Amino acid sequence: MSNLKNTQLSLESKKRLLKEMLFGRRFEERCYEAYVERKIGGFLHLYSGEEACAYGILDAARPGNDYVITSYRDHIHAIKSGTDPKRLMAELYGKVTGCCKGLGGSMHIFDVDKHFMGGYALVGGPFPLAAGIAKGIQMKKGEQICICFLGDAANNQGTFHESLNMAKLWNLPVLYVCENNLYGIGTRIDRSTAVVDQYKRVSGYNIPSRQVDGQDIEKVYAAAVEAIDYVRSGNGPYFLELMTYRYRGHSMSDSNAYRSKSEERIWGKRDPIITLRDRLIEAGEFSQEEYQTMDAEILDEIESEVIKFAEESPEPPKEMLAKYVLAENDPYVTGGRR
Ligand SMILES: Cc1ncc(C[n+]2csc(CCOP(=O)(O)OP(=O)(O)O)c2C)c(N)n1
Ligand SMILES: [Mg+2]
Repeated sequence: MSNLKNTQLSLESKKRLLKEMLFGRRFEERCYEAYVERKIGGFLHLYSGEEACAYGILDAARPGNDYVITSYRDHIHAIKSGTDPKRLMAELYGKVTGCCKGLGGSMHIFDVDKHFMGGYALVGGPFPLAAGIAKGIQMKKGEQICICFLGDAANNQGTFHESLNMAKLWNLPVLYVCENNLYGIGTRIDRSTAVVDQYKRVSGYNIPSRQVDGQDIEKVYAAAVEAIDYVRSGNGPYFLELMTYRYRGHSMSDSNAYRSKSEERIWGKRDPIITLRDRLIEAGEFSQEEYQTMDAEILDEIESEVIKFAEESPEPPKEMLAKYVLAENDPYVTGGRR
């Protein structure tokens, strides 16, 4: 039965989401600095510019109850699912207090208590995992849905087509969200993909789909409310394509030399945080001073709580190194038996 929520965000929710998106942006900017300082190692893929996608979709869902899965660009999805930013930063620092005990790192964030199912380095890997999670929900007659976020380039993997076919065949409760930032590393989508409009590709599987402006959180939220209602009501899968842009390179090792300055300028003007802020200011509901205070509070929280926690946490002990290599040591596999 449909329980459609209001597709319009209240003023209070807009202000809250502005704060959440700004927190996500500042959190990742601090990750950038910590990486340059060599406090964070391994790979680091930032979501800067794409915040309206994860925050808009998950605000319409039931974070912590619905299941969420994504790729290596995963920090913000984890935070919005309920992962404590302190434990997330500690994970990036490789500390034992991290949400994966410091053994996973940026590409492998996982928080089973919050139903955040990763964090995967394999492009296209989460498509079938999401279908499997959704099959599990269906078999248990659960009210949750699974939300699978993936990039535009992932759709050229075989797993995309295999998973969509099974998802529709079994009418699984899964929402696929394509974060179309126009690039797969340094390759622009029209150089790798025959059909650039990703929402059109799923019509071959008879899955309803829609393309939405991913820089406007109000539009993302409205589309998400309808899509989630469709999936939760037992109608089967749905596919949303969010048009977005990442403001930094693909990862920290990317010099970002393949995009023109004019393209970057155009998308820079469509910053999801600035767009929402200015809309609120123009409506007389918010002021530049309030924004500056909000920003200062966020920066202070990140420094005095998040970074402090990560810095002061201990490294994992050496004995832990091999502990989680074999499934037989994993309590989730053994049901608590060691
Ligand atoms: C199976 C597999 N093939 C190739 C790679 C290398 N790789 C890492 S990211 C990436 C591009 C993915 O782009 P997209 O899906 O658009 O996501 P975005 O990084 O833009 O968010 C590729 C090819 C990989 N990680 N896994
Ligand atoms: Mg991409």
